[in-house]
Amino acid sequence: MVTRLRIAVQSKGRLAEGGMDLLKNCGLRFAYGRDKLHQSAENMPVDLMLVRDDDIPNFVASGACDYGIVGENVFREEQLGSRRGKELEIALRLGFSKCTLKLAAPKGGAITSVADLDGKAVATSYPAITADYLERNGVKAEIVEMHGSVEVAPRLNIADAICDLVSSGATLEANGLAAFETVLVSEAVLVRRKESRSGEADAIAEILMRRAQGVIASAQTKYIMLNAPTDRLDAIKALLPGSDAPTVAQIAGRDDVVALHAVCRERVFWETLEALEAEGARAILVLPIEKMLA
Ligand code: PRT
Ligand code: ZN
Repeated sequence: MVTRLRIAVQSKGRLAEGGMDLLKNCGLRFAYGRDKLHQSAENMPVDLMLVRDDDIPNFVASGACDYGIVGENVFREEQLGSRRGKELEIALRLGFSKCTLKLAAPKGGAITSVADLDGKAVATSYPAITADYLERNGVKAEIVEMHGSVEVAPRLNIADAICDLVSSGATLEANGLAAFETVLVSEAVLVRRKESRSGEADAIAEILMRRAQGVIASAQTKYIMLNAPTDRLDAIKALLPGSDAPTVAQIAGRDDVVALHAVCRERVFWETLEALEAEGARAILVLPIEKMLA
């Protein structure tokens, strides 16, 4: 029987779309699923199991799946808080669903630093990460475990502070809370067991991971083309974000201007384009890169 790589993916939620998009961009094609739990790729030996994100570490640790896509926050919590979690490792960072786990307390209140939490209560859905962080900072606080709406805890006197995921910061703001410490910077990660893996499943995963690296790199990479006055070339090159060796080409009939092409491995902001323009760059084009094998 042909070995099929089994990957656990969140069925719905913040990781679901990013995970499926990444797998599709790696060339996997899915028809309709057999049922709500399974999807099989038509063109590669890969099966997905669609589950809740909190169950993904267990699916992988138990061997029900070979790999899983999960938030680093969930992975770390399992790693610190459960025996099974310790059997897992990160195979690849996936660059989406970025967020931070932060300590926050009522704005204008007495708590503005980790030290202020001594003897206080902290509400969180991440008790193991929070306890570990407080311990490493020599702070003794009570941890109140909650499984949702953590941000209401201070207002309802359930806790003095919270440790919760933040992305835009709007939830903290709406609840009168201010973040004062970053406990973890998180993104979606591909996890697997450290030991007792199948060589055949790993070989399929290696192909996908190499493609995924290309997909992730090209999403963060842009191709910039512009015309630069010859005497401003060095200043313009210095402004290009994350580009090591731009191509400089002659423009027929002109010796005062050259064409410059560069692959930029960082986000290109409007401010950068405006700065380039101010240095004399003209005809500036920023193009997406569809595929890349570095
Ligand atoms: O049903 P299931 O258990 O599978 O899903 P879930 O509800 O547990 O998870 P889901 O889909 O909400 O999040 C999945 C993963 O997405 C998390 O584990 C994180 O790795 C990542 N992620 C990225 C986030 C956020 N951004 C995020 N903003 N997870 C949660 N939030 C919540 C946060 O808890 C808070 O309530 O959004 C609120 C804050 O958002 P802002 O934008 O107001 O700061
Ligand atoms: Zn969940």
